[in-house]
Amino acid sequence: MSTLSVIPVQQGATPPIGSLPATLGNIENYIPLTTGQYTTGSLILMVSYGAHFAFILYFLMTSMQLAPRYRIVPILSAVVMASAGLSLLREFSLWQESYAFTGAVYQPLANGETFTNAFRYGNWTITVPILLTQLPIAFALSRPDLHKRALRMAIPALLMIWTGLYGQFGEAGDWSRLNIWGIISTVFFVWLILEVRGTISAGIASSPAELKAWPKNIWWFFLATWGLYPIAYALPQLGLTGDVVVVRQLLYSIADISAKLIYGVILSRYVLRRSALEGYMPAAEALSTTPAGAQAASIRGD
Ligand code: RET
Repeated sequence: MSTLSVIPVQQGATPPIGSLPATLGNIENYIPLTTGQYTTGSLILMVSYGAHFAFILYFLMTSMQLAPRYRIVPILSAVVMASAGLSLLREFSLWQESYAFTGAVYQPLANGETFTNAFRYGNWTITVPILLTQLPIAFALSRPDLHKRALRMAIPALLMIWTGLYGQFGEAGDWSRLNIWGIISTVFFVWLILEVRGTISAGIASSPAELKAWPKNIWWFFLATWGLYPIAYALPQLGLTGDVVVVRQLLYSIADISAKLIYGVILSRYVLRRSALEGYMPAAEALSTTPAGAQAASIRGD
């Protein structure tokens, strides 16, 4: 049993922020949860890692329908799914290890274990550069341009993640650390957005006329989904309650499933269409909705 003090249960009450020992990292370690909140948190994390693991199969199988130059796009999505799935599985088991049921509530620190969201940030170090590199590959940019853009996106992305990782340890206790490092991280995010915009513009230019709407839509999708992460980062300032704890896990999960899984599906469908338009018959067959169309594609012998 830990000797660290935990806030007494008082549903809806916000503990005074200055009174917290700023040593426990994330707010999860200060707030007892009702059975409903605890189970919802478990469920959100479980659905997230389950979805990521399941889509490894989807991405590996769809890669077979693509022209060879695009196959790496869903394969990279499968790598992201495996990496994020493992990280989310760890968050899930940590969630279960951190709380103990006391007969009335789920008490944090009860097993001498602290919960942390910091593992997520560690995982982004791997997944984010991969997600960004998928863009210039899907847009079939020339190899030197691809390498240059991947690097120019990865640098602000990593600086954004690591400054955010440092800042998020300040969410319990004094919020100046959370906010100062949050702002520094946001500066890198703005730099990253500009680099991504450059890659999207190159993608619009390189896309066949039929597909020019795709990079434009991917741009808005990118802004909407990546924009959820800073909201989750800042959320503890709304109040130290069980609801905030659960809503934050929900926000992270919506962001994760959108920015990695749905994003990967969109990119795979884009490169499938591109493969077909570039004359790769298995892709044309996969897209064909009529038996005759599929047959015509087969007759071509691919
Ligand atoms: C932080 C800190 C606060 C300010 C900003 C942040 C942005 C984080 C983002 C994360 C994206 C993560 C993805 C992960 C996929 O595996 C670091 C929360 C701006 C945009 C896409």
